[in-house]
Amino acid sequence: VREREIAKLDLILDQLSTRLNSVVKSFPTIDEIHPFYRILANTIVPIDDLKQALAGLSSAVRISEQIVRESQRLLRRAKTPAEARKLREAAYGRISSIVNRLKSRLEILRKAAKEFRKFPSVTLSLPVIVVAGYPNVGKSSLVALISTAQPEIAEYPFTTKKISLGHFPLNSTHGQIVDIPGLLDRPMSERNPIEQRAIAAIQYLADCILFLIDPTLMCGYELQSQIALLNELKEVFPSVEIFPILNKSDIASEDEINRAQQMLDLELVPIINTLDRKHTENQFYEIIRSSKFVQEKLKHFLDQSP
Ligand SMILES: Nc1nc2c(ncn2[C@@H]2O[C@H](COP(=O)(O)OP(=O)(O)OP(=O)(O)O)[C@@H](O)[C@H]2O)c(=O)[nH]1
Ligand SMILES: [Mg+2]
Repeated sequence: VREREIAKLDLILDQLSTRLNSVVKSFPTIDEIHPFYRILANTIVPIDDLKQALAGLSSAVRISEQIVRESQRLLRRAKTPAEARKLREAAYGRISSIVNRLKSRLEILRKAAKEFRKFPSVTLSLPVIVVAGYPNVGKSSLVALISTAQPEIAEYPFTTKKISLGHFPLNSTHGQIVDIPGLLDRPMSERNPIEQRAIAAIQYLADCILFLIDPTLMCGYELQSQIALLNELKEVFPSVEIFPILNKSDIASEDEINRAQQMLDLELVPIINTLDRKHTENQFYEIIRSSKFVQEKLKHFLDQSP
């Protein structure tokens, strides 16, 4: 009887630690996560809560192990079958109350894992182009036209809520283009979680930014506001290359285009519309070729490849 009760405790400990450890191992080590994913994660679950939840699981395994070892020690000295059974039952009781207390932690981890799975998977050694701008200016349309991504497109603002990533052919390999939610011109401290993720993509992923501007009023926002956002991004990310592009040339009047060019104070602004694939692709690749950081990363990648 003694041997049987000892074995039962080994079994329960084995099952418990296998399951809880596999949950812990399914998460990356929080301190080693790339800052982009850390910020994304933090908009879902505060990083400290995540760390605590994982630490709670590990410590539940440790405590259960202690309970089992201690009970087994007492069990070896049990005089009667009834005493042995009682010791084993007492250990079960203590372990199950520890497991019950993990409920809220497991709930946090379940929710986090579900959302984390939706994060885009970025190859950091290959060039990343981020498409930014006000809502409704045509960012998702451009990303859909250029790449394999299929972001949602609609004629109303704030359609895009999550970051999506597509690939496009680039020399003998591929580049990545990232669609982010539209940004308004407002202080960083006032940005909501959706915008925070968009900013994280710019800050940590972008080798260059294509900044789309709608010179018509179709997007619903003034040109001044759009250009103010462009200037803010330049100020906040001085080391990132930003290429302004005028979109919707199919419906923009000559006046609207001239006005935008004047306000941008640039000699040559690429002008595209996402209905004209050939022209837009040509403009896109011309920009990519002129981007110093994209070309550097591409060269480095190709030099490393066998
Ligand atoms: N006429 C015209 N319409 C365009 C062009 N590009 C995009 N649109 C339209 O503009 C609307 C908004 O396009 P989206 O691609 O969803 O814009 P977005 O910038 O991703 O918008 P958010 O996700 O809300 O930030 C849609 O109705 C598109 O069909 C263009 O070049 N010409
Ligand atoms: Mg969009």
